[in-house]
Amino acid sequence: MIIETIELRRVHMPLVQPFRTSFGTSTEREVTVVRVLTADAEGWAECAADAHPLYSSEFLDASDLVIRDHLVPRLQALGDRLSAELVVTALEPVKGHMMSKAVLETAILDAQLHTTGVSFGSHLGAVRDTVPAGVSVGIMDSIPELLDAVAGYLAEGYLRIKLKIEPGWDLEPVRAVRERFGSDLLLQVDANTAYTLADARHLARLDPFDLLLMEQPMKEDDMLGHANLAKLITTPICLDESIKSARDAATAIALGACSIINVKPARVGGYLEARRIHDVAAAHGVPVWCGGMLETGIGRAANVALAALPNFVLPGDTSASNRYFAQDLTAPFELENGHLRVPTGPGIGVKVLPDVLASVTASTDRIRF
Ligand code: OSB
Ligand code: MG
Repeated sequence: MIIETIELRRVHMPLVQPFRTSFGTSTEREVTVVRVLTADAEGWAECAADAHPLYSSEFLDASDLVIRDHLVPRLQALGDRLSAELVVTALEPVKGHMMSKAVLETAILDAQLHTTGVSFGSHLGAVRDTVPAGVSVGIMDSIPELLDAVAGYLAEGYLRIKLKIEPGWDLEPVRAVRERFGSDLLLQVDANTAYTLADARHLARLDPFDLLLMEQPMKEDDMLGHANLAKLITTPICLDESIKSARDAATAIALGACSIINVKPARVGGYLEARRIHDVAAAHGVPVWCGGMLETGIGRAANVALAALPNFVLPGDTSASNRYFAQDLTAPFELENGHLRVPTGPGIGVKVLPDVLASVTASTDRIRF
């Protein structure tokens, strides 16, 4: 495949309400949208890095620079041998920067699949037409505010609720949501690394609430700590930040650091590595689900395709567009009985709305290939 141009667009997407986690509060999603142009196709993807390095060490300004100065030259060196399958190997010498690598692989894969008319779902091995949708609910100022938010999401049809937690906002919100919505509600929590092993007895107090899982309670490099915590609580541990590759997944499973994995393609360098994690987990009988990074319709389309693979057995953070944005960059993803439909068109299967994109674009950088 011969690329002519790669465009990097910095886009500002206002969120419909602030999203608070243990690491910060966002009122907008700032994102780099990447467009790859070949002679006969174009490919789109978005970089999941945030404006600030708080979820991971990656952040948007650094990502743009790494893409331009360190990653694109290595792809250019491949000449006409370039294909999505070779991106990981070509970029291997550059340490880390998984989100920057992921956006390039994804845009190139999208262009490639457009050329052959194959959808992301078919290419990755999707076995479902629709995927069950969960929703990630941020930390709120009060319990009544949280209960109103959860009630609203359940009325819309969401099939699973994830509560963001941190020290001081954990037992009370979980108890309140269980009491109000009952024991049948699929409920889980995400701490984004806010606890330590010294909190084990406190976290064990969540055990009676029959949570589906507790996501990333401790630091991302603390595999052993998670393995120890798993022996002290009955809630299954799910890892997010800790899993950056299929090798990490194998290590975490072998150590007993998690019994469920949140798969985010951006965090692991792309959809091909994400599928390897799916496969490693499936081989060990470990269920996975598809996480999210407040994606626009561009990233969401590919995530929904991934979530249709067989071992994605828990509802993902694959919510409808209106959970995040008043106006998405594509036709909105909407809930149908609590599910999102897997796009079937070529590539990611959704079209970017040019006028909307132009209206939220702050700057555009064109790299001649
Ligand atoms: O930890 O899963 C996370 C959003 C941004 C960064 C990290 C996380 C999240 C979410 C929301 O929980 C996922 C989504 O709805 O896209
Ligand atoms: Mg998480």
